Parts: sequence; C-alpha cells; structure tokens
Amino acid sequence: MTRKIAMDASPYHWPFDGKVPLDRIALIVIDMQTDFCGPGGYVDRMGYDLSLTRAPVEPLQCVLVALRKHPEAMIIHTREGHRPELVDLPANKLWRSEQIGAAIGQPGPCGRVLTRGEPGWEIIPELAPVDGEIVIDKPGKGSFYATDLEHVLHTCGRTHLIIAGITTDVCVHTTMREANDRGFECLMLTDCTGATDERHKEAAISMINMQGGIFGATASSSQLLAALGED
Ligand code: C5J
Repeated sequence: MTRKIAMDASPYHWPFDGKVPLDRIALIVIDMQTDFCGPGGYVDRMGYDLSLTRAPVEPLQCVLVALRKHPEAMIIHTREGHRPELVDLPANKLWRSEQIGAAIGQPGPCGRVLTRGEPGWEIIPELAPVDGEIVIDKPGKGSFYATDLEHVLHTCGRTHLIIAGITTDVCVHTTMREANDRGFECLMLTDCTGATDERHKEAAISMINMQGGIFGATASSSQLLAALGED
C-alpha cells in the first residue's frame, strides 16, 4: 500500500488536505547545475559566493536517498539553459548577462554559459538524476514556462509538489508561484534551497509564509525525512 505523509511545516501542517499518498507527490529539484553552483559557471562568473548555492547539496542528497526508496514518489529535475542557436534567449536576458560579465552563449571555463549540452549546464554529479527520473529543460526562471511540466504532472496524477534547488528567490520562487496558481499544493524544503544572497533566501521564505501560506508551506528536510519514517 502506498505510504501517506503529512508533516510539521510553516505556517501550516503540510499538506492542507491531510495525509497525501506518495503516488500523488513529485519532488522537483531545480537547476542544481554547474552553472549555478560550480566553479567557472554562470553564478561564479557573476562573482557570487558559491558556498551559498552549494549549501543545499548535502541535504538534497539525503532527501534523494530517502525518496528513491519509494519509487511511487516521482522525482523531477530541471535545467535552465538555452538552445545552442540561442533562438529561445530573449534579448533583455542576453543584455543583462553581458552587463554582469557572464554572457549567455559565450565560451567560458565550463563551455558556453547557460547553453544546453555544455558542461556547465549539466546537473552536478552529486545530484545527477538516476534512471526513471524526469528531466525538464527550461529556458526561463519558472519551470512551467515553455515546458511540458504541467502536462507531465497531470498525466502522472501529481497534485502535491515538494520543491527544492537553486536559487530560492529566482527559479525556485517563480516555480512555486506558477505551481500555486495552477492549484498544486506546494512545500519548499528550506535547507535544500539556496540563493546568491542569504538575505534574499530568508525574504523568499518569509514571503511564502505570509497570508497563511500564500504560495504553500515551508519545512526542513528533517521534517520530510521524519514523515518518511527515516529518523
Ligand atoms: C537564475 C535560477 N538565478 N536557477 N536562475 O538565473 O535561479
């Protein structure tokens, strides 16, 4: 029988609708790519502190180990990046990346910055997807924009999303907002996410917890592991 879970979370006990079976849950691990947390990648070239975007790696490894014991729970990874021809790269996104010294599509230490197929675009080996896990390639911040994520979730009967990855205030937040508007019940794992500025991570978590959980709820990975019976 499929295990059902619920857990202590902020600002409400997650999920809102009681215990949810694992076969209705998807974990979405957002953009754990070298470009966002590895030396020589996009975030590094912009001059941000990589220890902040690498902080979720270890807790995420523990969550993946625990959840992989339950094949009925779906695991989805996303990768932000553009087609090699850059036909999906908006002019304002290119311009901004040039201004900050990490021009998308240009060669760098990890290949062409944020470009599909390049070494920097790959998910870091520590968190690499295993057989059967889904990978969604996205050109934007949100994981629903210009992807088939919503179709995949509906087809596989997923109504509840556990969201993690980087960066908290950009791609993770945008995805959680998109998901919440579409009626998915979301939980963000606070230690399994990171931002390029710690204050922005805290603010992003605080925003979720406003208005009774405006975009869903937040919890630590230990709360999820406890709900999975891992403690
Ligand atoms: C950004 C992301 N920050 N994955 N992307 O450009 O958050």
